Amino acid sequence: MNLTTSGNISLTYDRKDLSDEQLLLLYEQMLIPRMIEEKMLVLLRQGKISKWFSGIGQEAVSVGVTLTLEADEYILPMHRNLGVFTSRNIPLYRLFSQWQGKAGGFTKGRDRSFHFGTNEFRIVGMISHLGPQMGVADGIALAHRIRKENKVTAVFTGEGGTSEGDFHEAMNVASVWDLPVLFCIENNGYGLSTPTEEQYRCRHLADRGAGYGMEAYRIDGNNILEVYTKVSELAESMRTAPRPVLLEFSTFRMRGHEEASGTKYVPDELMAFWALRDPIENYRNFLLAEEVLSEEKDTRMREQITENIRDNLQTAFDEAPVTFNEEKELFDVYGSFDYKETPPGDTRHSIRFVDAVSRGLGQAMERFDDLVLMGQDIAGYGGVFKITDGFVSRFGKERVRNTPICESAVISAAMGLSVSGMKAVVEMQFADFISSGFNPVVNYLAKVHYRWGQRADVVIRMPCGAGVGAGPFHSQTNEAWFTKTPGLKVVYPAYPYDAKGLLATAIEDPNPVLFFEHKGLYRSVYQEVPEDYYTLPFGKASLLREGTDITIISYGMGVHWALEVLDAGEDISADVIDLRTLQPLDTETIFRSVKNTGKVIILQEDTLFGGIASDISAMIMENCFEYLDAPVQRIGSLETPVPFAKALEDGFLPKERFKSAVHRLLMY
Ligand SMILES: Cc1ncc(C[n+]2csc(CCOP(=O)(O)OP(=O)(O)O)c2C)c(N)n1
Repeated sequence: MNLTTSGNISLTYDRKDLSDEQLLLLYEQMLIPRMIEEKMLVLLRQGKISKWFSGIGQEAVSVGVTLTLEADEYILPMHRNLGVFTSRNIPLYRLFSQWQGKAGGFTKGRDRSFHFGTNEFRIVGMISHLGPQMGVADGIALAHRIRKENKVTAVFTGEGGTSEGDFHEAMNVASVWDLPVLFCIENNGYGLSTPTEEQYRCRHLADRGAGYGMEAYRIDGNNILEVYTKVSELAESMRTAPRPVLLEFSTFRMRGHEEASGTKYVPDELMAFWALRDPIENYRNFLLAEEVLSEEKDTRMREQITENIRDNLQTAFDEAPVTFNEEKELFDVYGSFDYKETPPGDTRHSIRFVDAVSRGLGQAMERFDDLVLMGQDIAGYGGVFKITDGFVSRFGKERVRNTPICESAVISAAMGLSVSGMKAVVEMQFADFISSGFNPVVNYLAKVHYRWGQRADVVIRMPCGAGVGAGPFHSQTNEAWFTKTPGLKVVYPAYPYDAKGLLATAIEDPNPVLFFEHKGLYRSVYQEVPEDYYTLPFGKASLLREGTDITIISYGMGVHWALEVLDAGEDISADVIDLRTLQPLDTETIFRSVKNTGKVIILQEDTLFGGIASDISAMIMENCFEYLDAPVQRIGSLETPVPFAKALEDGFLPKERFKSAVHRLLMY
């Protein structure tokens, strides 16, 4: 059976107790996106606008869902949901400017069509990757739950997007945490050219709800009254009895995937079937029959909409195109952060690295009521490294949350908390597992401030590093995956004192921070660490030793290896720089030292190629070439995965190679 032609060809309407005004509002709100798109088709043919993703035929879903929600409840629409934006009464010229890449839109020309959010209108637009926004919706709903606000969050996906892992992860998290999220699947028959039978094999997507222990319903997505009344009823009940609900709206995509891409692959009879089920035409006939609408009223309404579209289009066309300003572009990559030093107190205790992280985290939890910790086994169990041991009794289960094993949804949920003005620290059980949440980190968190000025106030804690006999998947130091991506900050302390102070700053900073903690240092390094809360600035390396012959630059475990070599009774006069943060990077300290010594070696634990050492080396060449007495040396691990057996791991790691390289450099 072809699912897209199942169901009744004719639409039957039940107005229930809706007033004439309500019925007309639903009609008008569906007409607006339809008429905008009809106008856009003309403009496209005239070459005045670029392509977009048409929602013609699907208006009842966007409009019906949006009008059931309260104005301060968040909606996370997809690329085909113009009706969401118009039903939230966003001034049309702003939408038109957005599509034309103008400053009057929402992204200063930096992102296209519907890829934007606006807290003013409680809309969080998609990123192209489709799935992550479902986890973001979880985070927004979680914020409502924690703050005891009776609010619902609605998130959209196409049926194609339900094949992504993000959909399953987000549904599962919402279910386990009883989050009031309306998961709205618009089943419109095709994902680009892929029909539903090549997308999934369950009978109905709503059937999947049972698999997550979630209530689920199928709704005729072309019947505005069915959408509106059913979703109203559900939203009302979810506000007082928070829980997720899965909705499958059956509808149809009447135009190509993107405008002008055509629908050749869609059988004619399918098009004909759904043309007869047009959500606006059928509803119009119903309203005429009910005498709620007259031909004159309809004409007047359309004239007003036409005029409104024309005026707003003119405003957008009149707006000057954006211009490039390098400084401005770079400035907006990060949210502004006014670092305020909280000096360390005098009382200090000799504690381990692991204790410093734990105490720093605990003090941040005391300081920021809206800080939430999430991670696998971090609650009662205290995390695999016991960093959050005892936190549940201090801060409660709401703020110290065990998560299912789903890094992508949890990082996306942290993004959602941030949209709601909260802070999140997510613990990766091992830094290696960030690969399962890579997409939201590099595509959502990293880019969201540049795109539409939204903070991603998230710290991801990354227990990392080798030398612990843990093999290829529990030993990586993968900072280079992130130093490459504009929008992220990367912190990598080597000492307990730095770990505590830098963690505090990471949590204060509203930007996304990857915070690396070397597992090998957790219980092996002690230091006198201030008892009270204090912060340390990002972008300031520490000069651990001063010397005249060479500069040694490192971070994390590498710093300890370098000092071991120097302390092995050898007479080497070296500047030793511990970078502490990799993004931002303290190039000033690096260049000053290199200019003094004329010889430099950069030691990283990561495999060599494409690591931060390569960039530092290039920067030194570019900025200190005349001062160099020898080629810049880079030392890193062997270009293999991290091996398990001790002899292999010792050979993989760069410690021994570093020792001989230092001697070679000294003699150069
Ligand atoms: C991760 C990812 N893979 C592929 C694409 C390319 N792509 C964009 S939209 C789309 C089809 C989406 O189908 P569906 O979710 O059903 O939504 P619809 O377009 O039908 O509304 C595809 C394949 C993408 N944007 N992101």
